[in-house]
Amino acid sequence: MRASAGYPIITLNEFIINRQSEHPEARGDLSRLLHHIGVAAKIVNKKINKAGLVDILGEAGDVNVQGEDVQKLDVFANDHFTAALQASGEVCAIASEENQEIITFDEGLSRDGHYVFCMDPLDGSSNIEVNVSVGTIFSIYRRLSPEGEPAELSDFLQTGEHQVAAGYVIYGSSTTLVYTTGNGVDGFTLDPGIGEFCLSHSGIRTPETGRIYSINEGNYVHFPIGVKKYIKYCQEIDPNSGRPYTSRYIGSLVSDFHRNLLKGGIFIYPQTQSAPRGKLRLIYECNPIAFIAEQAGGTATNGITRTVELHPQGLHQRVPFYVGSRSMVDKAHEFLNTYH
Ligand code: P6P
Repeated sequence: MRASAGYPIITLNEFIINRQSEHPEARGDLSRLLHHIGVAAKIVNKKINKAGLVDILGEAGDVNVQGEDVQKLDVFANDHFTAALQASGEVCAIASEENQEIITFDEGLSRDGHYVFCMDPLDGSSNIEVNVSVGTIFSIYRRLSPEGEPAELSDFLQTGEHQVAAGYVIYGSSTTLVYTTGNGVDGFTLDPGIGEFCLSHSGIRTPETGRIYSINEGNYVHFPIGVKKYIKYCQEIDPNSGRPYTSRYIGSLVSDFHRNLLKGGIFIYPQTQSAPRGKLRLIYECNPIAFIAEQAGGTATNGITRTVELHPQGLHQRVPFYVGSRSMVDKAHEFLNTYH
């Protein structure tokens, strides 16, 4: 097949198989799990693409014209990722933004699963009604508790350094799955024509610096003084470019992070008076994004400590989040350290 015919297309499954063949000792269980994540992402993507037809589909809780119960899309995403993880047979327990407590194999997960799975099944779901991109974020750890026994909370309170894989799916103008297993970061864009995630961003490296800062400046009055000073720094004329930085804020973590990952930039969700620990969740938002950022050459902290070194105290714990190009996060730290 001529290369110019758009080949070789490398599908997600082919990429997973190729990567696994580089590690003959691998049992293939993580590969199987990643495959099922891809399947769930396709199912959620299909549903989200119909979300704009709300008059036909009905609001969550309604019965639509087909007589079907309309689900909230984040519940739909949670259910389908859970079903995919059950089908994989590789996961013994799940922590989800949608569930107050962990779910274990008494709800269909595998007693012999080697992994525990953390997810925000549909982050930013309130943006769907205004057609803003949203995402799924996930993080995978090896279980610590004895195999065959119910998973324990401690399985989920590992530091982010112990993640075996992490990723996100961004349901936007195109649907892209980005993940790492600790060997760099790769992105796959869904080709609806063939129903496959195809390698589109191989070996993502985030620029060491950038000109984009992402923060909800509506909270300015509630920010720590160091954050206020950093924002003013971003708005001054940069001697290297002769102009200020650019402010870009979508209000959807995966969208803001994905843009900055590719173009360079910093995303900040600091503590505020109304959110003294920040807003974003450590286990299923900040840690997976931090793992990806660091694997791509960037950095992620709570303003003081690497995010992945923070010891989780609870499933839904919130932390301040500074993530992106290394030199930009370092500069923000300078202002945080200088102004208290
Ligand atoms: P704010 C979406 O609700 C979310 O959890 C993240 O995706 C996003 O980065 C953040 O909240 C936006 O929060 O307070 O700026 O609207």
